[in-house]
Amino acid sequence: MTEIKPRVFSGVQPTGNLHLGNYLGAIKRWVALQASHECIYCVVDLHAITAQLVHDDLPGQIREIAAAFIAAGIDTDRHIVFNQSRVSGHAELAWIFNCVARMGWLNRMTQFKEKAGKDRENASVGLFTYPDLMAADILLYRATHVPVGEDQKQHLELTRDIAQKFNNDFSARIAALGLGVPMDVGAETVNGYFPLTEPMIEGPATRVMSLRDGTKKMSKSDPSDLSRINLTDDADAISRKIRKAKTDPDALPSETAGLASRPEADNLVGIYAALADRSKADILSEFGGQQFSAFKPALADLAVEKLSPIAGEMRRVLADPAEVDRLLAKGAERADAIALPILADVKRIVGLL
Ligand code: AQP
Repeated sequence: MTEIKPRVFSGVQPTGNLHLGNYLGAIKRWVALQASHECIYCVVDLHAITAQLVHDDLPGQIREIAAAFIAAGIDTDRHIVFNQSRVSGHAELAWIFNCVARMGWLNRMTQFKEKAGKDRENASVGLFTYPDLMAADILLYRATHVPVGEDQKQHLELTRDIAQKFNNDFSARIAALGLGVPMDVGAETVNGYFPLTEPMIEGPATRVMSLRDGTKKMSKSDPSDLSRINLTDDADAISRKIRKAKTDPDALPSETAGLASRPEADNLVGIYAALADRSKADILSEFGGQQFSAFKPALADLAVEKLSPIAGEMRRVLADPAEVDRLLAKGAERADAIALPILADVKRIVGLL
């Protein structure tokens, strides 16, 4: 029997324009988890080629995301930072999971529908099977916790479905090989190989919305740069974007209930709360009754105070691209050392070894 250690895994695609949503929904929370967990943070470059195969400068984009992790406070000595394509186990396990997951499960994935749009027949097969690769990213390390934004909730449910089907379908072999781990599933305890990973979707900014439209997610691919705050924006750009952010004409409410059906107000208050490590209720107790003309400058000051040092540190890290490559290679070696025995177990369980 092999023990499953608590372990955090999460990733970001190197698709440019890392924004405040990626930071508050994921990276800022990764930094906090380092104190309590063993963490593996990945630049998921294989995912980056699912929506668009040819990129102008993929190596540069990979380094930029790695630099953002480091600049935000990820400690590459104590934890693992690497890019996905350097560890071949991700692609190998994804293939096995392509054979575990069912077409019906993937057909229900809303992100594929959104990203493929009307031209579904022309979307890459990789975009369709993206959630299987994401399950492989996580389960290649038997990760128990995955901090992500709200948009990844459905993919994490699929990861649990894949783990559960694998555990059920192969339960006899897992037991015969002595690889089973007792797991509580509802009222029962079963023997499984993969953990049922816990999503960590927490805090006031799990879904940061566009600054131009409070009903749309802040996104790298939004054609309007005014819709997002990029982590590389300077103080002027941050202040200008917050000043121009869409709002309604009313004053801020004093309680969170007053944010219902006011998506833009809710978004800006959530951003303030997440940046300040406070709750939305706490922010409203301070700003309730005030107009956006007073709240926006306070938010802009806070955003500049928190984000400018990260942008500066990113520039410093990126000034030495060879060092970033060295850190990624070192991280990949450490990731591979964890992944190899797990992949070998999986191959034995499936009967490939
Ligand atoms: N708006 C958001 N609010 C909170 N969290 C977010 N995340 C992304 N957007 C928001 C979280 O950031 C992590 C990395 O995301 P990703 O880059 O791997 O993929 P994505 O979700 O596809 O990011 P984008 O910006 O929306 O890119 P495009 O425009 O290409 O689709 C994840 O944890 C994600 O939840």
